[in-house]
Amino acid sequence: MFTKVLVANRGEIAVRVMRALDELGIASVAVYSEADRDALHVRRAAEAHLLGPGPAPKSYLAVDRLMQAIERSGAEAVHPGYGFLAENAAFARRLEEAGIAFIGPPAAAIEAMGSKTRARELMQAAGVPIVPGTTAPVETLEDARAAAEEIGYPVAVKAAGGGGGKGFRVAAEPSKLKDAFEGAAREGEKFFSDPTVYLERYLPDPRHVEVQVLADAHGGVIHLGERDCSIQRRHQKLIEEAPAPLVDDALRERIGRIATDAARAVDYRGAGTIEGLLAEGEYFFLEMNTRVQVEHCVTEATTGIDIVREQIRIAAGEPLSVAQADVALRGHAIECRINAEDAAGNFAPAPGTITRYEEPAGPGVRVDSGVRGGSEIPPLYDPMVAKLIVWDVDRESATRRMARALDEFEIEGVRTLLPFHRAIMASEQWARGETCRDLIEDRDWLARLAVPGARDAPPSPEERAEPVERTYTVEVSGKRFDVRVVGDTPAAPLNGTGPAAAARPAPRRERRGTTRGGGGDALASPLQGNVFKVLVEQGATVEEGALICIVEAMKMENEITAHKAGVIAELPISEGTAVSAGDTIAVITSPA
Ligand code: MV4
Repeated sequence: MFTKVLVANRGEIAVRVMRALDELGIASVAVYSEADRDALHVRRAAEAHLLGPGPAPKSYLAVDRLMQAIERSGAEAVHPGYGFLAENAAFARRLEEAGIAFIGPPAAAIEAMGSKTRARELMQAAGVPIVPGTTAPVETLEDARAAAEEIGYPVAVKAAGGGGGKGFRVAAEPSKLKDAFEGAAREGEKFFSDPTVYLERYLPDPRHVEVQVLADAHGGVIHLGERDCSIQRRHQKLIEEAPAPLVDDALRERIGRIATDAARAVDYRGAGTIEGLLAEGEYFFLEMNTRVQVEHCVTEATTGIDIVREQIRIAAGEPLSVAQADVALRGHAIECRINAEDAAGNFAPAPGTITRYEEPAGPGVRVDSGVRGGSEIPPLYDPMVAKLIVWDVDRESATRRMARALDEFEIEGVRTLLPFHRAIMASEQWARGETCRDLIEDRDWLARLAVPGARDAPPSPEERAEPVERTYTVEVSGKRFDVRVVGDTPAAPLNGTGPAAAARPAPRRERRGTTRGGGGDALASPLQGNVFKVLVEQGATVEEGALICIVEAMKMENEITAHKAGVIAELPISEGTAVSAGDTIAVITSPA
């Protein structure tokens, strides 16, 4: 077994990996950026090395700096977590060459699954069912037209270098194919330097069902059952559960076999996930994630197997600690991703400083997080604050337990998805096991999640330390009440609730235009980012919901649509403009 392992990541997953290392008696080495000097994962490690400035290309993605940290620390292995370098075959290969163990699959398996067209080819050859469509890249629009005719509309156009929904477009009919083809190719080029796309039959309202696999270096390949991750927003998973509501024992055995066949076909080693779509009882391979995933914890809860520990053992050459026949699934687990995002404001990232942080606890509750009170959620990285995972005997009990734990969770200083998750857990749609797409796409439903009176725009840096929400305790005739005060910090401290309560007068803020509510003419950007494309001109007449521009933020394309019908009277943006949340994108005057 290793004696020292470097964790090439940050946040909750870095902490999660270090916990596994501690339990195995292995020393952990942290790496960090200048933005993460005070981060929890840095304090948690026995030893920590600075990589460079905050932006990931200069720190968490800087392979040369990482190699130096590995050498200086004497680590024998590297755990990449998820994101950053986790699925970078060149990094895995470089470690191999340096004689450092990569706690992940062989570089060749990463590569095979990294190209989605290659993966589809390999899977088809291995007898793994793929979504009907092309396996060879589709080079031109003409080729796409021919392929789409054969597949039948609607078709999904996907970037070959893609995954997780990046470079994914749908064409409902032939007239929409050009936009879908060009959009997917453009995103493929931008994110993966590869404009190649392929086509699939578009399956209406499928479930996202994925299977966890583990493979050791001795030919052992097992699966740990499935997870349902259908509750997503712009391809970002928000809630995951195990087992999947629509999978029975027979289907589980079938998709488990599909998953282990897929892993064997690429000589897989380590922990991996076969992602697929379940539509009308049929299961189709989508892609393989060659890493530990965010949502691995729900599988740990239903199987009792520590997936990260298995990863480390496998990389050290040890055999799997369980055989397939010994994998027993018990009860039901749910995970909610508690992101610093504003669900009522288009799920815009809401970075800032956490002024108060109280985690839930009690039976069946697990919190994986990389923060504590006073931590900063920097705007540079993924805005996940914590993962809340609960386990109980069945889905209904687990739902009640999740609702209880969400109520116990207190986070102040940044907006989070806590109100969103509370509302989903209380919904009939969730109770019925639906994908909740109708709720997630319902602006009015989302708008009602807004903390009443809270600000429209994210706080400016000098306002950041203020809480959005604060609880005070008062006694009225000897009876105790907790009063939740929402909005700006009051001018005078009410009681001793920490240094943040020693407030200065709340700064006056101009109420800025907003995309929700109101009948104003100004269309405000719901988020901070760069204008990537403008689709209208000044003077144009637009319908409500018409695409005005695309704002790129956190590497995602966000479509900004007209909040009302009318004429574009002002258009103060152009391609390349940097916008902040609340900035005016366009002024749309009503037709006379
Ligand atoms: C699809 C699809 C329908 N047909 N592919 C790909 C990335 C992942 N985030 C969702 N993806 C989809 N791929 C074909 N051929 C529909 C989705 C999809 C989806 C699937 C299951 C549950 C929720 C979803 C939300 C958006 C898109």
